[in-house]
Amino acid sequence: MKDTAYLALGSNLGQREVFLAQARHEIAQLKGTRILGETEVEETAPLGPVPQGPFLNQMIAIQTELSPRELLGEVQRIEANAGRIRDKRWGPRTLDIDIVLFERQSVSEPDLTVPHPELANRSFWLSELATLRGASVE
Ligand code: PH2
Ligand code: MG
Ligand code: MG
Repeated sequence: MKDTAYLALGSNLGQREVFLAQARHEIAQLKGTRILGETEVEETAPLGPVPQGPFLNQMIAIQTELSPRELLGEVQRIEANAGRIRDKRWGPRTLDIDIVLFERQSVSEPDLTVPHPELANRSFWLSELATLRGASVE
């Protein structure tokens, strides 16, 4: 099923802009997938319990024929290509790609929840989403 999905990109280690650009490039190459829109890249203070450096964050909208599960596999591969080491939960990372939302599909499984459970708690995600959907942001 072709659907629109929203992906949150983040980096707070190393060449942050380069990791985001590489992620956009690789996402655009995925089977049956094209990028519909991108927000500006924003620097944000780290959220959560781990002291760490500031993030660059950005959200992109894609149209994709991949299922949420297939897309998760692909974004994890792209994270690994960026040298992502999965150690500390919420810790610093070269590249994080989170599936925030699919317009027409939801998933509730131990390792994949769509919409993303943090969506309501992240004001920058909400405003990026509104920007991509063309709504006005107050
Ligand atoms: N991601 C985290 C933890 N903290 N803080 C900001 N500002 N941006 C993030 O993307 C982020 C975070 C875990 O994924
Ligand atoms: Mg994340
Ligand atoms: Mg993640």
